[in-house]
Amino acid sequence: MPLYQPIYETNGHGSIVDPFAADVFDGLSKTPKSIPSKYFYDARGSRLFRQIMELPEYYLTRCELEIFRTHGRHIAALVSRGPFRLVELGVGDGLKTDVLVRALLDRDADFDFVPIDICAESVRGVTDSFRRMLPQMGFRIRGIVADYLDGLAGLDRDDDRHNVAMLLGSNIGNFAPNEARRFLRAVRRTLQPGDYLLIGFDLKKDLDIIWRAYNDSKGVTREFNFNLLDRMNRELGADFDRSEFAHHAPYNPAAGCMESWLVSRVSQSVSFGDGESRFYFDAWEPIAVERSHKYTLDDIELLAEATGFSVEEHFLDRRRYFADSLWRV
Ligand code: AVI
Repeated sequence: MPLYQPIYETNGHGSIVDPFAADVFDGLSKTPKSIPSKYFYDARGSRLFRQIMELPEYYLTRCELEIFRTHGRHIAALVSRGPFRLVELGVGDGLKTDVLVRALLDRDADFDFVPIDICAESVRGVTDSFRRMLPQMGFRIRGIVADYLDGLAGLDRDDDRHNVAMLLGSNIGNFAPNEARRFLRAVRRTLQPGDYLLIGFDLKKDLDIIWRAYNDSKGVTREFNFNLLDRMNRELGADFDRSEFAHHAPYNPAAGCMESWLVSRVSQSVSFGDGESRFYFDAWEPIAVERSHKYTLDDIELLAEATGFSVEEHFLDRRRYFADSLWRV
């Protein structure tokens, strides 16, 4: 049984002020302890993730870019029947979108681009860089700062444009399988028959190749994980000592995913704020911080069917490490 009594900060009406604090306190109260991976992405975490995408071991980003360079024109031709809205859920590095946007412009496609992200700086960054790179753009950009589903629900529907939504970079892999189904059904409900979803999946493959992508030789992924401890110290006044934690990232073949754990090397207590909330760790007790699920093409087809989509076509890189799958409502 846990021995702590967390005290939540409230706004005077009894409701919790900071969702990060609420999720951390909730997650550290569970067995095993866990913290949602979305909290990796503060400004420093987002910078570290951009470094991860450039690591030689992290093949995912380069494979997806190869797919867009090889198949971008074909994808552009498939989705651009009449005027449409290109809606990107989560604004990644913009590189793949840039390839697709250029292919669409080459075809004189009539489209608007709507990047949606919870992070205002990311939306601004992508919008500005598109404006700089493509100054004579023949398309409009309207960024939305919101989570994916709220952003989709808020799309302007007073026109005859269809929607082409994109969820790239294996972001779906960070959802547990039941959450992925729930999320994709909710996405489906915001779309109309004939709309598309282009979705990126990291494929199951040689386990060493996957393992190395999350255990890189420069230790950037380890730093990305430890930044979560630093973030709790910075933002929640916690006193985590990173030297007393280890980063452990094994592949779980039964669940088909990489797992990331921060493991307490010693028995210790960590306090938040002025010591109002305290959490106890046994020696070698872990905190689950991320799961990155890998798929087969069969898994992808079952997921599409279970969530109200039909698969139009899978696009793979040369080594068959990654797939972008085009689904239709
Ligand atoms: C954002 N997401 C798809 C990455 C992944 O591969 O799960 C996050 C990441 N975690 C460690 N390395 C990269």
